[in-house]
Amino acid sequence: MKKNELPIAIIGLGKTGLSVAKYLKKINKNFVVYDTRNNLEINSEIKKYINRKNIILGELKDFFISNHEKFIISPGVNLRSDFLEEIEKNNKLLITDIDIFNEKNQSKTICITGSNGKTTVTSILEHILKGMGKHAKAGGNIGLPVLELLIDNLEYSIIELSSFQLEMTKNINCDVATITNITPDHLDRHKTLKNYINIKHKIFDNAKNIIINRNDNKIKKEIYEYKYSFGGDTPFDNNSFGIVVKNNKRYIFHGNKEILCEDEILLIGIHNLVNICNCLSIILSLGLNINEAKKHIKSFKCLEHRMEKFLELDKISWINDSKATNIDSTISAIKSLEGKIILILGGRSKTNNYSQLKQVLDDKILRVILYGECKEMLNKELSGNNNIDVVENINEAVKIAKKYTDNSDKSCEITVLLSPACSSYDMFKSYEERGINFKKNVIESYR
Ligand code: UMA
Ligand code: ADP
Repeated sequence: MKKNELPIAIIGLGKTGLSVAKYLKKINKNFVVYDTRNNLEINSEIKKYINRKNIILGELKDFFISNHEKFIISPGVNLRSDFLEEIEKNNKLLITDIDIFNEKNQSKTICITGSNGKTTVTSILEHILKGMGKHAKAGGNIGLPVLELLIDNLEYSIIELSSFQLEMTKNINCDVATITNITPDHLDRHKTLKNYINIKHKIFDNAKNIIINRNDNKIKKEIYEYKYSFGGDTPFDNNSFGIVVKNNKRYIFHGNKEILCEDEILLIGIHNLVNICNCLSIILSLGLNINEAKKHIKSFKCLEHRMEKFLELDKISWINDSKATNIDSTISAIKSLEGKIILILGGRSKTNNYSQLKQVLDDKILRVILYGECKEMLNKELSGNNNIDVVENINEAVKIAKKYTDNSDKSCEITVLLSPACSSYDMFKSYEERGINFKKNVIESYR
């Protein structure tokens, strides 16, 4: 058998693996799919595209590399280092679905990465472009695998990229690339912060236009040539967007021109104003009209589980920010709110250093309620000036928060904020399940 006749290996049979299988089937290529889960259910969607005999379940065996010349890996798979070495030693090709997309794509492409705000920026941008009548679609880490964007007549592909996706991708050519911000995350996989930062910057390597977050010192401004920038500070020229405070209100400015007041948008938080500045920089770099984009920004509603105010009663608000799975997103949430806060934190910790979070727990925090796997560690890390309650689970956290709000004298606004700073995997399948559980408990507590 000739080398190029060996079947292609697809590694991982989740959303990405299935989209790659669909694509390879369409172009008549032979492939074998590997998944380390022994108990993977081969559902009807999988059966439609993959012959059962071409699915190999269970731990990858040593001979698996020699059976293929080309490997297409899913983002969630962290391939063993000896396999990676063997692939490299034998000059075999290891690529991702992004590489295939990159080769075939005809649309204008906007790539978005960062530690926090990727999905928000991707969604706002999709909303603006669609509102402007463009044939635009978002994909990538946001949920729709990028190969599903290879459809006819798509004018704009908006691609959210995680560090997992960027790590193994060889080429990312795009019209515009942005990094929302960089704070330590996913270090269990990427090992060092330096490595994580380098992986994020791959998005800039072949981008026609680079959008820079001026305020983030982990973004390598000195290395990349860029024209457009955004930040939470005052913009300085006609290629920059930022925030100006006038009469106690925040305004988005383009150079010295006022664009929007914070009261005109439906999102909560300074970080969301910064996200909008990022989107406007992208719109400008695409040569599109800022004033037209502005109309659509005003109608963008908050995404579920991200600073989602789902209940507002007399001076008491409840916010579901379950997607805040790291410290930086929780800090942004706290900084976004006026009035007093009852903060619910907990879950599975990704770090043991909570000093930055502790610094923002000032006297606007009425109480901190800790739950979940890392509650005792958090209790030790955060103890000091804070009024802390330690409970078992979200249900108890809601009960105790409700008791405080019922007993409050209503002299000031109180927000109960679930912004856990931890992943949900100790008690839930996902941050979505955690957020839904939280909202359900809150609503039931008022019955
Ligand atoms: N698998 C193995 N061996 C492993 C690990 C996984 O065989 O060592 C298998 C799993 O058993 C499973 C398949 O690989 O069958 C899953 O593949 P995957 O984890 O790459 O997940 P997909 O379903 O392909 O979804 C991926 C992204 N998932 C991850 O990066 C973990 C999705 O992002 C993304 O929406 C989707 O591709 C489409 O592009 C999710 C995510 O959690 C939302 N992302 C992380 C985040 O946002 O923090 C990075
Ligand atoms: P990602 O896709 O990068 O995980 P999301 O848009 O889903 O980002 O938001 C994740 C969390 O981060 C939410 O809690 C959200 O409120 C918060 N967040 C959104 N944008 C920013 C930002 N620019 N800086 C800090 N936190 C942010």
